[in-house]
Amino acid sequence: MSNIVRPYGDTTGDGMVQMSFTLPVKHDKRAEGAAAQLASKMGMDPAMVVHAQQMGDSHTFFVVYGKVSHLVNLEDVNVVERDYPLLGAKEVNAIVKERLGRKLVVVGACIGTDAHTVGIDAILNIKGFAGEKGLEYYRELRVLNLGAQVAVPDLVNRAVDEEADAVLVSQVVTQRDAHLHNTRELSAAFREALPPEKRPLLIIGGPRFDETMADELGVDRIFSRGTTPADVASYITHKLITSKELVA
Ligand code: B12
Repeated sequence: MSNIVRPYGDTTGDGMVQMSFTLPVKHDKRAEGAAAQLASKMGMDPAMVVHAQQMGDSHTFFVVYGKVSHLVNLEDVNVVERDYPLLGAKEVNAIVKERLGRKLVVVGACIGTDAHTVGIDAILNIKGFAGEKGLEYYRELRVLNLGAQVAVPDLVNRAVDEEADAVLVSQVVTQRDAHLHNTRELSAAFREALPPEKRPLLIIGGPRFDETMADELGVDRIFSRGTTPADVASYITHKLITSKELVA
């Protein structure tokens, strides 16, 4: 099979794509023309406005459908793939109990002004996500979910007090790159507060993160859309225990 792929619309490889955006103009013929021209400048040819809806007094939302000539070589795609075994709760519990010899402490929060707690709750709450139980269900994990809008200094203090092994932070709002600024603030604060050997594993998650940016943001791992609790529990177990061959 070829490694070169093009978008699929009506027929294989026809290059048809759909995109949406908003322009700061009222909805009229000229606005639709502007949307088509923008799409055309982005390489869509032909570009058809298939939906336009005025939003408030002075903005219009567009959906444009059209053909692009670009293609992607799958060999040149750079993503973070799971590089650790996926474990069930029983396996994680057994490894933590036998090899760490104490409960593994996880502290979680949403930082900054972010009040979107559904993501961190999906990973931590016992009810879990996508048919999997959250980390609170894991008997050998001690989980503290600090909730929304936690200030970074408060999170650092709590993580130090609780002797956290892993700190899990969710950032959903990306306006003005808030998620990136907050993550950098977080990693800098932990670097300042603790020497490297005492620093907890820093795990960031949210739907609009680029998972390849972990090093750049100073964290250990980034998890994006569709992450499940087992992905995270398995990563923590691997990184803190099995890959280090800890002896109890
Ligand atoms: C529900 C919701 C709200 C609720 C939040 C309730 C709550 N308790 O969380 C309320 C109504 C409060 C809200 C408020 C706002 N919201 Co809102 N909200 C949403 C909405 C509809 C769904 C988010 C959600 O719950 N997703 C479900 C969870 C399960 O998915 P997830 O967060 O992606 O989490 C998964 C992964 O990302 C990952 N993950 C996430 N976090 C973590 C953390 C770790 C450690 C790990 C390992 C993994 C992980 O694992 C999870 C499971 O797979 C989104 C739009 C959307 N459809 O996504 C907008 C959205 C996020 N909101 C948005 C906005 C703008 C706001 C407001 C600013 C609106 C306003 N003007 O007031 C406020 C901000 C409030 C604040 N201070 O943060 C924008 C953000 C745009 C941007 N560029 O940042 C969105 C995208 C809507 C939009 N299209 O405009 N919102």
